[in-house]
Amino acid sequence: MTIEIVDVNITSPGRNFVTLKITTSDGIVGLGDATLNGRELAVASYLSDHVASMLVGRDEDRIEDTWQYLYRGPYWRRGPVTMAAIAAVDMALWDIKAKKAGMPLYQLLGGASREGVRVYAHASGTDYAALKNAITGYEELGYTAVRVQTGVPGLGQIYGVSSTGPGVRYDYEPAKRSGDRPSEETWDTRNYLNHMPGIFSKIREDFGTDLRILHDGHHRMSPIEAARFAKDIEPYDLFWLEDCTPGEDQTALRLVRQHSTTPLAIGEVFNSVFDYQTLITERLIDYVRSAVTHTGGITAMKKLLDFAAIYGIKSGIHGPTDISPVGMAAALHLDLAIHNFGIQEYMPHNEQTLEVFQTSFTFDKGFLHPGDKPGLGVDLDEDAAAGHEYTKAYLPVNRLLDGTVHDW
Ligand code: GCO
Ligand code: MG
Repeated sequence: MTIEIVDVNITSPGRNFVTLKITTSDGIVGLGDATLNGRELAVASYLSDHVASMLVGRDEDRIEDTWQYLYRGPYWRRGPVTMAAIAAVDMALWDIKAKKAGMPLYQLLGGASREGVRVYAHASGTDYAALKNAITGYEELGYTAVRVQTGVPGLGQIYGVSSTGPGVRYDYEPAKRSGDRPSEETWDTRNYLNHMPGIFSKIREDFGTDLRILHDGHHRMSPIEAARFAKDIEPYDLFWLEDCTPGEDQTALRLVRQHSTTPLAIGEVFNSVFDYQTLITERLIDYVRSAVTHTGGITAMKKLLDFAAIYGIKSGIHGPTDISPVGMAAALHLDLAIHNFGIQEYMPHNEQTLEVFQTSFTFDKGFLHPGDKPGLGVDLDEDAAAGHEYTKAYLPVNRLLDGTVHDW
């Protein structure tokens, strides 16, 4: 059989998603997530203007060959747009292959290595009282791990903090539908470094030692600031400190490692195994944060995580709401199958999104399972999708208090 139709679906049920739909000559449909937050149309164009015609007529079973054809073929390599496009093709082909086999994808990846996938929730609050309320709510829902982000005195709206006030449901969407320009936020690393250790101390006092606590630095510290911070927060035993320094500077983490045993996670902005070469071989990280959607799909992620496994490094696959339910399903199948699973990020999608994408994954007491439908287990309702027109959205730009542009 061969690939017959390649469609790119763009929908916006509260936020934008780009989905690749591949149909084979015998009518089997595979879906792939191609969503790149704030730059959605670039990936959609890459797929429909450059990739779709290359796929028609190819054997849908040749997944590795197609991956290499799309990666090496165009000469220009890597980058988030290219790799999200390749990821979408790769996911769709695995979806098709698993449907043909009549198995959930995780069976083709070696079968389940565990009963369920431990997930972490996003707890946030503008102050500690609101954050505490959110953590309590997630514990009541059965979560055993939470990422905690909170407001910093002297700063307004900052990354990761829901501005709608305390609540269990994390409704923070960083990409704003703000017209033709991004919104702007402010930042001050000194205020942050002075404030955060006290927050972790209160969390440990109020919630005890069992709770897994995660935190995202979102690329904002210099190497020496990150080293000091990681050292200061050691007594609070974080599960991980994420993106403490800008991701592209791999050797920055040498300095952090020299000073601290706080576990480190990085990689959500990476798009290939080469971004991790130094980090993995020098054991500078503990968790790989790549998204299946942004790192070339299941084929590439499996290789990356196997490489990490040799160095005792585990997975922590990226899973905010800008990863569509298709990308999330792909992550869950991998999580269930690989041996070096660490944890999975989980930010539930809103109801409109789950009407457009019908998923088979289930949540029980802090664990997700991808379900046992053949393939990825996600269907796209194209009529529902058509009811949500694409709306331009940008991630915010960050500035220091004196106006200097800083990492967001
Ligand atoms: C995370 C991430 C996200 C990103 C978002 C950008 O750890 O989940 O940092 O919140 O900011 O994916 O599009
Ligand atoms: Mg992050």
